[in-house]
Amino acid sequence: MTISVIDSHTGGEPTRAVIDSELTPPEPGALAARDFLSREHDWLRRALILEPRGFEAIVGAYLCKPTDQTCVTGVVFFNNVSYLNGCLHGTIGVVAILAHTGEISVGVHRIETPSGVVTATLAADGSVTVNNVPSYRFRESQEVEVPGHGLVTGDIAWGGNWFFLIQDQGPEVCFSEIEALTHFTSAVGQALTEQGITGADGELIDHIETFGSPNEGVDADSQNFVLCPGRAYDRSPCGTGTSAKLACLAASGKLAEGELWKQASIIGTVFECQFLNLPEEGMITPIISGKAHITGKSTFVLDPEDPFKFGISP
Ligand code: PYC
Repeated sequence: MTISVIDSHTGGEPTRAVIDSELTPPEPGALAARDFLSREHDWLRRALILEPRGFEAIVGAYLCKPTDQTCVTGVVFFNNVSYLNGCLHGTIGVVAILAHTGEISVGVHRIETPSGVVTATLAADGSVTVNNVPSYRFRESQEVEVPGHGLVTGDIAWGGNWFFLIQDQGPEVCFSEIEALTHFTSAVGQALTEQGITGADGELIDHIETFGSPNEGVDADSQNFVLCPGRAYDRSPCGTGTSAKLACLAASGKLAEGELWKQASIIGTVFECQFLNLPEEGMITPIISGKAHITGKSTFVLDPEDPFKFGISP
């Protein structure tokens, strides 16, 4: 069997989009495709993201037929351990890939994801602006006792995934502290789960973000470190994580509707952002801009004799 992909990166974070895989979900829709992959064909995720073909930071994007006919495509995002609800660096990557293959051109495109429809505007310079799903702060100043780190306080917010957002606690947010930041945020995530602290409806908080001042030479309002499920850190500022941040800034009155927010990632790449208020109290539409670059096109071979054809996993 062969699988064809196009790779890109958005602010350093890779996206691997499946363009031909011999798999067709029985029904249209991103949710149906996610069920189909996770229940019956999880081998595709493992084969593309795990070593020897992948590594932990790659987010996979399986393009599928949308249920909403106004959408140009549906997409299911997945990583080294599971499936994501939404992914904005990945959405920006998918738009760049569809532009590269000639399927779309400059303009506005709707994309169906398992967390809802997002609207992506492709500009002539290749930058992409995504209007994300409605986002909100669920809890302010939630305390969690983290073994080895003491009491940590953060906000819980939805930005297309569930996030715990920590400001100025733990290791300094800078590239040289990546190991320590990974240990810290991973310990926070574990403590949240063990102490039953969740998003709405008991949903797992599977992304942990810590924020600090921008490092020297980084032109931004804030710099973050985002730990994704699977223990990989986001090389980009994380679009869904930045959406959660905007929801918190909006809720606390620290950023006004339409005001620019520049969010830097741990490697210093920047998303330019703003938000629109929605009629429902506390709900916003985050608007996130970034750019993806195509890095490769591959046809992977799954040799039946290869003991690692579906990736290396325990
Ligand atoms: O950009 O939303 C994002 C994202 C989620 C996980 C990795 N990147």
